Amino acid sequence: MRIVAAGLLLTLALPAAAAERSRADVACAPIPDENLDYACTIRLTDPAGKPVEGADISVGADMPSMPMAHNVAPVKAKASAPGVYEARLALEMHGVWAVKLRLGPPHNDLIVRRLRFGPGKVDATSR
Ligand SMILES: [Cu+2]
Repeated sequence: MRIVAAGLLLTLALPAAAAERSRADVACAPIPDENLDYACTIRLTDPAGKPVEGADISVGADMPSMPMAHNVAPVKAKASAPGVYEARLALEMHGVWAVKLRLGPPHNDLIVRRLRFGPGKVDATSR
């Protein structure tokens, strides 16, 4: 009886929703001669690692260090290959931005990635 109860607890503890989440890799690069415009490529995969096609993704950005200071309008990402989406971000200054991917139905998710947008390069950052 005790063993059955422990098994049940373990099942309940597993985050079912998280296991279904798509994974997004985001890479951005400066667009030459376009000052604060960046080209971002999003690779969306399901939990099994398969490309997710036909996703509705809008890409926005704000600066965690400057809440409410910026208002970058979200743009729709366009598919360029199976599971690959492209979006152009027009930022307002260099620095660390939280890139926010809003996935529409059926995925319904918000994926946030922090990137440091500099002149000439973009780096991943944890802060
Ligand atoms: Cu700022």
